[in-house]
Amino acid sequence: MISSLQKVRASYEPKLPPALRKGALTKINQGNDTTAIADVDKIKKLFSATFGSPELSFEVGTGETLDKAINIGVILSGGQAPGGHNVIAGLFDGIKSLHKDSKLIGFLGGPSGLINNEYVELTAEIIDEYRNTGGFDIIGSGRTKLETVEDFNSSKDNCLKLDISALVVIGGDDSNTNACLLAEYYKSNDIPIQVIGCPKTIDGDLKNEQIETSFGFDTACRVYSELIGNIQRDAKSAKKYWHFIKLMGRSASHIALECGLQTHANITIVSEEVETKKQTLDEIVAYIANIVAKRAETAGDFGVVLIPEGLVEFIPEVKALISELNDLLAKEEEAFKILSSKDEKIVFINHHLGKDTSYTFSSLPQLIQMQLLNDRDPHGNVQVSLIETEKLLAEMVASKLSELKSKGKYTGKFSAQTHFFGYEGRCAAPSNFDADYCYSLGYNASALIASGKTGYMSSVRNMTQHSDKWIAGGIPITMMMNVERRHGEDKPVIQKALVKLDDAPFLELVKNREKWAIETDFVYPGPIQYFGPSEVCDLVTKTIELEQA
Ligand code: FBP
Repeated sequence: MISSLQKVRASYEPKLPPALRKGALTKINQGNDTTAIADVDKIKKLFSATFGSPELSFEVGTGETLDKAINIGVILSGGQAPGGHNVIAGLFDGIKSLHKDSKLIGFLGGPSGLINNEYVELTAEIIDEYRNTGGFDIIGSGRTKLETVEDFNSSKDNCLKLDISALVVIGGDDSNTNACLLAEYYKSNDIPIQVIGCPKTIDGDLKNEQIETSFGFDTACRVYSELIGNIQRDAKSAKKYWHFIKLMGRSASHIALECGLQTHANITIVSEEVETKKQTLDEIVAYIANIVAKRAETAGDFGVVLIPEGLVEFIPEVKALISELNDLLAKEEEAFKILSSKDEKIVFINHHLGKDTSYTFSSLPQLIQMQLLNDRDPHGNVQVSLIETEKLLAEMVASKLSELKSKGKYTGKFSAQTHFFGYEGRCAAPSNFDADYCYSLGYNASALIASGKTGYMSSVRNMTQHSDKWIAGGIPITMMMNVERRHGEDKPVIQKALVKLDDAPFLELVKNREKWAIETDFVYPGPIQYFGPSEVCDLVTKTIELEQA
């Protein structure tokens, strides 16, 4: 059964850039040849067939169609992000505009569906059911990596069996890196399958001069900001709790920063600043405790602290500890596995760690010690979403305040509530921004397919302007690449966009943070508006607005 909102929302017609309004067969403008963001010689060598392609922009075509129908494959890769269904709907409408008999094949459960040949044909009836809805459930997603020659060959065999001439990979930086490797493999081996990427992730860290934002960031931040606003109002009403809220974003702090800017929370921690200033855990705790103490004398015993999910990996001493633990747990896996009690595990770890890292480990509450020892993800990384940094900070701030109290420097009463917002926002019904952006990205992917190009990412720019000014085109993925050390090896990867401390969004926080800390200047953004006046429905994030101001 579908909700009333879903029923009405299904008829929303997403906006398109002018270039795509007469169909996906467009006039193509080729820009200059491109290069890589860094390590040019290495990237050129690794991607000899696809490197250096020109940037593309599209202009409206004549509404003509192709002579022959095409079959296109699509996969969703990685964490869910609002708008994924609209990318697929846009792609479907785009390929149908190229030829009415074109077919869209959805591979199930992410890249593994492509490798194992598990798929469904996406018909008009299926697509209509998912227009403007959240989630990735139309075909499911997964985190399997497409990176070995065996994977590339089974993908090729499966595509050729289905007569697929192009694959669209909807994913984040790692998935698009793999899409680029796949494009290179196909092109250099004369395999007639194009590969096109679409920029997805709520984390907002797949962006650069050519890709203004990743889809899903807008909606997810609006959901979290609504919840933060509600909590702020509760805090201001009851005046008895400090709320410590951890926000998703595996590495970069874009989500925490955007939510801080939307809600004027009292404290927003930005991991990238912590790392640059080499702040210790104690310094972060002291910073929060001082604000709590100051507010106790002015506003009262309440407030809100926003904490980015990836924080622990940016605090120098904890980063060193995590890196040593990663190596230790990999090396001593067998010996560690047989230990059953918490105490045995802690003694074992302390015995094997170096002096400094053992000191850091011992200074952490037992709950966090155990979470740091949890299973690693498939890439050997700590799963930061499972580390309760919000509890760690709340606990440490409480001890710091007791210390201040004993010295007569704190007179308030501290009581904390902790929260983690992440999964609440990843499958929300897309905001108008994401509904439009995603549909345009998908439709535009079909224009890239029609252009015959491969190894390109779908790009729709000028998104802070009226849709009449949106620019559709394509960016060679190699342009975003550099070489990074991953698991002891040099690998070509799309450079992750972290928060830049000299960019407008962070500077806006710096300009206001003292005021927001002490005064209660909360903003309550309320829920996403899907119908109504444009000033509440057609919004863009503070991040993109400030970046493009
Ligand atoms: P992507 O980078 O794949 O878009 O995923 C982002 C994310 O939502 C992170 O914010 C979070 O740390 C992670 O996925 C959680 O992963 P999982 O869904 O596997 O728990």
